Amino acid sequence: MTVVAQLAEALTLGDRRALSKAITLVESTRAEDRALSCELLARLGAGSQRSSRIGVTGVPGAGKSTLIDALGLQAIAAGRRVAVLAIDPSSPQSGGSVLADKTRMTHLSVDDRAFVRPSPTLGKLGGTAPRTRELIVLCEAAGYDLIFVETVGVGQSEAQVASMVDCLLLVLLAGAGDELSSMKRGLMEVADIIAFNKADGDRIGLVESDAATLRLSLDISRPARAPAVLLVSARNGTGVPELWKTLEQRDCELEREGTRAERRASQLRAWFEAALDEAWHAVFIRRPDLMAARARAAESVASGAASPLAAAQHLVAALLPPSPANS
Ligand SMILES: Nc1nc2c(ncn2[C@@H]2O[C@H](COP(=O)(O)OP(=O)(O)OP(=O)(O)O)[C@@H](O)[C@H]2O)c(=O)[nH]1
Ligand SMILES: [Mg+2]
Repeated sequence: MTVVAQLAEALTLGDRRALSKAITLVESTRAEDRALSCELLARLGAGSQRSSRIGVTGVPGAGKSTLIDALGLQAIAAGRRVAVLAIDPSSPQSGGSVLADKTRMTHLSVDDRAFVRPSPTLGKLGGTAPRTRELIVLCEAAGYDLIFVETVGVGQSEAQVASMVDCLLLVLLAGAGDELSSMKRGLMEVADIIAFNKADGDRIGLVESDAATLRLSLDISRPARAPAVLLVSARNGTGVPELWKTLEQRDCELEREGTRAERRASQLRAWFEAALDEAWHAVFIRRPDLMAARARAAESVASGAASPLAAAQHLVAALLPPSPANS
């Protein structure tokens, strides 16, 4: 049996060390590891159709990790096996350190029915695409049937997470009016469930009024299917069972309406597009002559000698064999 076959077998038996090893392999940027991880993923398939993939997004410090910990406990009590992954490695605030994740997920990180993959620290990935999709497949192959994907809701990452999950939970804080309005409209459009966190102490009144305002505006902007807006305190657990129930209901709806299969198909499409971009990028990285041609093209664009579009097309045309139609 090859090393990869052994790893795949141990992983599908639920061996946590094999899962960690597989994750390290998949995250490695070395070319030989990439080949092995391709082989591993080919053996494991595209993940489980019976799992639930839930994205959790929101501004840094909204309480996403604390909330995942609380929801994860509910899920475990309901017989689920929970894995937690993170995209966008490091929020500038916390540095996204391993320590921060472990201390915010105090329950899940010590429970053997859960698997918490701490976020890599800033820069570790060296600018490569995050491997979250691959990691989801690995976790599902290892028997985890509820995958939380945490991402900081600033910039690109929430669009990325939306293309990887079946359901997107947006975690908001009250009193962040400006933040909310500046938050991309798109995010409000794609959120399936919205939770106002930190509804505790003397903040409750503020949270209630912000939630009411948001419900009204969602009834207008998304009349057909306004997402549920719930109040929770991840810290003391208030509202968490209700939120878990809402997530479960949403999951049942996906199944009933056949939407999960559709979502999975579009997740695979997005994965393919990302893989194609990466493969294309790798063509350049492997060929110093192409990198040099690319650098020259960039210079001629910068100096105004060539237009960006023409230079890009010229470079790509030089790579491809002439098309039979034109020859
Ligand atoms: N009062 C109160 N504080 C909370 C609650 N949930 C989280 N916190 C606190 O808010 C801070 C941030 O919590 P995290 O769970 O790390 O937030 P996060 O959104 O995962 O943060 P990043 O991953 O850094 O973006 C921590 O100090 C938590 O203890 C809550 O329900 N109420
Ligand atoms: Mg966090």
